[in-house]
Amino acid sequence: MRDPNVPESLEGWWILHRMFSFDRRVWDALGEKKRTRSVQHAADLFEHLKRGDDGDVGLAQVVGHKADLMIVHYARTYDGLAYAQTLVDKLDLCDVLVPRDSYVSVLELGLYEATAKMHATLHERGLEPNSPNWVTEFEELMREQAESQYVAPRLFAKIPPRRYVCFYPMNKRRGESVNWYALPYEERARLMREHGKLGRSYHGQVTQVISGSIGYDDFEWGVDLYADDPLVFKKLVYEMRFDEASSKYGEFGQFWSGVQFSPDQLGVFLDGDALPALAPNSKKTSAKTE
Ligand code: 76R
Repeated sequence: MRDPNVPESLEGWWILHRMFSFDRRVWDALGEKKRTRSVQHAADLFEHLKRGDDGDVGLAQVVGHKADLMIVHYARTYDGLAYAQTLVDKLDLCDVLVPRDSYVSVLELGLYEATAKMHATLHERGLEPNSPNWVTEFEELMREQAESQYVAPRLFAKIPPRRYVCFYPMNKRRGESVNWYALPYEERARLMREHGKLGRSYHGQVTQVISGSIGYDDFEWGVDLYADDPLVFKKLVYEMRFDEASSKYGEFGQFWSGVQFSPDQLGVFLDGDALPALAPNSKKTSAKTE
C-alpha cells in the first residue's frame, strides 16, 4: 500500500554498532605471544571486512565509562551483519571484551520531497492510486531515485574516515498531544526541510549517517556524526535542539563518542602506550562531505 501519508525511503548498508568494555589489566597480564596473536587475528579480520565493496568496519576508542571500544559494521545484507558479528565473537580478543550495548539499523535516505513529487506525477498521468499501473510506475520512479547520481553513492558510502565519531539513537515523539506521526504530511515535510537547512549549514564540518531501526532496535533511528573536531558535535546537536523537528519532536537515547582508528592500529589501542591513529580512506570510497 502506497499511503501518501507515509514518506518513502531508500535503504543502503545494514549497520551494526557494538560497544564493548575492554579489560586492560587482564590484557596487560597476558603473555606477549598471546597478545601478538590476538591482535594479528583481529586486525586481519577487520582488514578483511573493510576490503572491497561488500561492507566496512569502523573502530573507535569510546571516551567515558559506557564502553571502551565501538565496532561499527556495514554489510550488504542483514545476514552479512549476523555473520560479521559471529566472526568477531570467535576472536581470541573477545576474552578481554565484554559486550555492553549494540544497535541494529539500516542506512536510510528519507524522501519527503521526492515522495510528494512522485505522487503528484502519477496523479498528473491520470493513474488511480494503488492500481496495478500506479504501483508499477511508482516502483519505476523509486528505482530512478535509487539510481540517481545524487543518491546511489550515499547509500553505500564507506564509513567516513574522520577522526571523531558520535553515535546516538533517537525517536520522533508520539505523545498524546505532541505526536510527529499525527502531523499532516506537508507539515512533516516542512519541518524536515528546516532540519535539512540547518544541517547543511554544517556541511563540510560534519558527515551524518542516518539509519532507520524501526523493527530492529529500541529507537527509531540511529544518528552517526563524523567530524575532524569533536567540538562540532556539541555545536551542531545544541543548535539543532532549537529547531522544531528536534525541540518539539526529538527524543534521544544514550550518546557515545570517541576517536576512530584503523585496524593496523589495534595493537596500539590495546597496549595503550599511545593514542591509535586513523588512516584516511581513499577519496573514492568515502562518504561525500563536500
Ligand atoms: O539526507 C540529507 O542530507 C537530506 C536532508 C536530511 C534528511 C532527510 C538531513 C540533513 N537529515 C535528514 C533526516 Mn538529519 N540529523 C539528525 C540529527 O540531534 C538532533 O537534534 C537530531 C539528530 C542530526 C544532528 C542531524 C544532522 N535527520 C534525518 C532523520 C530522519 C527523520 C525522518 O525521516 O523523519 C533524523 C532522525 C535526523 C536526525 N541532518 C542533515 C543533519 C545534518 C548535519 C544534515 C545536513 C547534511 C549535509 O547536507 O551535509
